[in-house]
Amino acid sequence: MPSRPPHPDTPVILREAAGRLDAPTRRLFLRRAAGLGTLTLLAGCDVVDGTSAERALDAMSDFNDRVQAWLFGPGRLAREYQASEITRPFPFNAFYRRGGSPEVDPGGFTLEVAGRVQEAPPWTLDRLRALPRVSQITRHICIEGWSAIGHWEGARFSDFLDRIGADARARYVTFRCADNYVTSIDMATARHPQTQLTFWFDGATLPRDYGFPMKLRVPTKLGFKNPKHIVAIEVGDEFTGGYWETYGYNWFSGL
Ligand SMILES: Nc1nc2c(c(=O)[nH]1)N[C@H]1C(S)=C(S)[C@@H](COP(=O)(O)O)O[C@H]1N2
Ligand SMILES: [Mo]
Repeated sequence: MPSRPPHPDTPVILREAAGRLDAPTRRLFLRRAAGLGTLTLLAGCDVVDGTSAERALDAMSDFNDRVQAWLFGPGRLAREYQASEITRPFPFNAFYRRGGSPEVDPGGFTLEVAGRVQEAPPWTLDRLRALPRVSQITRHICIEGWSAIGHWEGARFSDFLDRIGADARARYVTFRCADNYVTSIDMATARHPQTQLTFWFDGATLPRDYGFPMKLRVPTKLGFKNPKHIVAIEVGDEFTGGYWETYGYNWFSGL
């Protein structure tokens, strides 16, 4: 990748930190910071064009996961929007075409919970939907260069982790989906106040195409870190990666 100048949105704190590094390290640092600055911009702005998203993702692809996690801790919030700003129709995306979404039978459904968790009751959909309900209108940003504002409702994921007695010191939470999609997130993101286990979309039951019976809404991450059709949740220390991560997308991909 050719070296590029720092993006104008590179936060001041990063420019200052860069001043203390030797030249080659500084170039690398600023190139990574460029991706970070642009993603910060993407998460907070109204218009996202494909070019800037692409530039951000390109620059971010080799971003050091730990540096990012350190700079932007769980306190950082994604911007929330007004109901009038919701995108309709909301775009569909998956690693297959529309019509290919899995059909999950809600009747006998129980969510599988595994790893560093205590014994939990069987998590039927009724039991999951009875968890304290939260709501968010946030922007979903896809790695392919589009974004859309949606309304998601469900349980705060940290509440769910508490109910299942998940070890908060474990490093990762992994999501396995009915279409065999997989992704995983760090524990700080899992416990972030805006990370939501979602059962309702735009005021109705989460439709099949948008992730029935449940998805994880993570507004501080790119779209591919928001698994739909979740059937199993695993808590552990072993890095599990994910579907797009296997094809080279940056595992952290967010704030
Ligand atoms: N199970 C599953 N989850 C998934 C995907 C998928 O193919 N399967 N695609 C991801 C990607 S790349 C995006 S952009 C969003 C799209 O969600 P939407 O259809 O609600 O817009 O889902 C994410 N979660
Ligand atoms: Mo995506």
